[in-house]
Amino acid sequence: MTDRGTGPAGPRGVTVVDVRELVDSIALQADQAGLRRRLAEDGYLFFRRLLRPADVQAAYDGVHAELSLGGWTDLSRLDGGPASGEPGHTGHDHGRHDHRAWPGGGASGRWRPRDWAAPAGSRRPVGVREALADPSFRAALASRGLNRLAYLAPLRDVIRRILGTGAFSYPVKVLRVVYPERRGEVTKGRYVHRDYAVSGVQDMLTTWLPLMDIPPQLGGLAVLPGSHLGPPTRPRLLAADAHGWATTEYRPGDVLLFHCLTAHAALPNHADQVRISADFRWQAADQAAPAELVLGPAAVQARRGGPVELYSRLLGAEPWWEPVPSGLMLRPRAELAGAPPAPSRLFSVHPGWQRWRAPAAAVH
Ligand SMILES: O=C(O)CCC(=O)C(=O)O
Repeated sequence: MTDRGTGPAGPRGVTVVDVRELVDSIALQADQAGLRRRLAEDGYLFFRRLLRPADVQAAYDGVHAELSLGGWTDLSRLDGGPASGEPGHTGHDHGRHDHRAWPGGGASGRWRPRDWAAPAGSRRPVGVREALADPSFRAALASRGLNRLAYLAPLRDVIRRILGTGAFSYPVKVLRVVYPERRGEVTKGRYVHRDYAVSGVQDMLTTWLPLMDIPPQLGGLAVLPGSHLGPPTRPRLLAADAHGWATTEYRPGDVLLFHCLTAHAALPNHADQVRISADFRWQAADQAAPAELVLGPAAVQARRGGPVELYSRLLGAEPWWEPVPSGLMLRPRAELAGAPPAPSRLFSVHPGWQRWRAPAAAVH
């Protein structure tokens, strides 16, 4: 991984030798035709500071408070991290954007976390299922600050300009708490994959939000621009010699949005902090939605009557909460994701997708 592919990577950060900077589409925020055109061309849209960093920090604080109770992060090390002048301190100003802190750049190649970055605690779950088995992780996932992010107007407005006025986010949100990578502990997000298998809904969009400063060596997300126009490929680890990938030094408030046919992968976490990010998925109101992503684990009982949207009991009274559109068609996720993608409303889908077979296990 290099800063805009201009030099060799340092040993701690080697991931992808040739990587580009994401194109910032913040100037297109209110331009419906521009947003759709660029998404159709590149398969992704990146918005620098679409949300107020204070809103994201509130989400981070709520998540971090729950996680530290469960031993996911180590609060005691927050005050004990390297101070100015000590080994590990690179002298960066709070929040300053300094590409020399990227792997392979600067004298030390090390990155100095913000004061509120989270040192890794004693727990080290790698898989989503393992994480969800932990009550403190579930509490973090249900926290108000985190859920509220998906209902903030700047984000919803952009999505609705692209997908139409009734577009909505699935009540099932994804929280990622990614530990520094050890041999044999590769998270699924590190595999190059496309999110179509998540829902089986054509033109579903994913938005990936850093909840803290996430430079590439902390394992930020990378996308392969233009890959949505190609055929499906098998999930594989992102190779060091892969070409054409793009990422950035993420900051709270940034949003990376990509199409469900766009190849993407997380970079490995080579820092000594956990990486905390969230992803929300969106679809148009006039397409059938996967029941499990709307009703959560209740989806099975729901077929017997009495469906309740996930989190509606907990968050339904919040002023920002919006239920999924009334009359939404629900189908089992396996049924939707088992069929090849329908024609896209945004671009011509590669004929290779007609041979699509849903993977045996979810990769995302
Ligand atoms: O954040 C990650 O580790 C992976 C995210 C991802 O693959 C996704 O949002 O689809």
